[in-house]
Amino acid sequence: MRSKIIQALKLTGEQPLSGNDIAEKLGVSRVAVWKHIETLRQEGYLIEAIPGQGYRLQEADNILDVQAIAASLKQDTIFKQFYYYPRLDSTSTRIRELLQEGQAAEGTVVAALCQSEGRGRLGRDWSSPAGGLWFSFLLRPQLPLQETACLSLLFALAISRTLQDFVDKDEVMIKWPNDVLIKDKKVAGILLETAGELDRIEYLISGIGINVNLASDDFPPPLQGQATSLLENRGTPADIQAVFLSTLQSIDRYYRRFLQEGFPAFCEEYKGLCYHLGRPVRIQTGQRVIAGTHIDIDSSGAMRVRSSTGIEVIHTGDVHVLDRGRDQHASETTRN
Ligand code: BT5
Repeated sequence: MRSKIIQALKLTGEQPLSGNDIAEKLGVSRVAVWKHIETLRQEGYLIEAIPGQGYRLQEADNILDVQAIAASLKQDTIFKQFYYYPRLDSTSTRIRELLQEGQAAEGTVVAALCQSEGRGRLGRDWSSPAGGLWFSFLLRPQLPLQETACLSLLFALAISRTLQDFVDKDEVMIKWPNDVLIKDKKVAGILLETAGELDRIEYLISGIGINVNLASDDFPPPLQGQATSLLENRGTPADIQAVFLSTLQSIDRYYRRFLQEGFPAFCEEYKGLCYHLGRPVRIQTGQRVIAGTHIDIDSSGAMRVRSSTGIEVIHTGDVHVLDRGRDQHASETTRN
């Protein structure tokens, strides 16, 4: 019933919908509507009551209808079960909780309108106000731990392909390992968390953040100038439901093929979108700093750099691109 109320309010958009109309539409009493609205508010939906007119849902255009998404996906998709929350600490944390409660099978997807403690890699913060696409999903690939690292590159590729349908295709690039950029600024990030043994992981939680309809002042000041969104690049809002559906479809396609063929099948495609291939870079890897030219991504997803002392193969590190002033200190990336 509550999701029906949300859908009814989403449909009317800016126009308030009276309690009577909702009650009539859904075949329940006005009191029942009022009680459900109170519960929805407690869950975190911002529903205004406009005296004499009715209810209006804030951020209506950025609220996902995950049931409609589930219905639009193919029967044999990897994504099986959807949870949606208006407000969460982190969608990846929520998946862990669902796992502990025995309620998360492979293919569980958790999405939220906003997150209060969205996180990036190495404990970094991920800014997640309403207007972005914030979701996590659970997979159980039967792979050794070291072979899962390239999944973050794979998902970056899948997301880049999706975003190319929403903005100028040539502006979408990937900064190793998994930052998706538009016009040199970060539009999406991926967090991979694994549990299990070295020779076989037990599960993997992938958290995806895509800045869809965020204006530049929605980002905290330190990120302004480094982060971007689809809105900023299109000049008009993007349909977040469509971005979500096509992102899931793309991840589904890439992941299935990865299970059959491994990362080597995607290496050339990844290199084609890589932001710094052939460019001078400086990489902080552990205690070492390596400077040189980025010459290749190998079939395991590692970066190969020609430095003054020879060829270095880098599996983890922070990449700084050296030939663009703006980028030298911005958007560090770490592979972990
Ligand atoms: C990432 O980390 O890029 C992974 C981000 C994953 C976020 C998703 S949202 C759904 C799921 N639930 C979570 O709690 N997390 C995942 P990393 O490469 O470490 O980048 C983090 C850095 O990106 C920060 O230190 C900032 O500099 C920058 N940043 C933070 N928020 C940003 C945003 N919204 N857009 C662009 N850059 C951002």
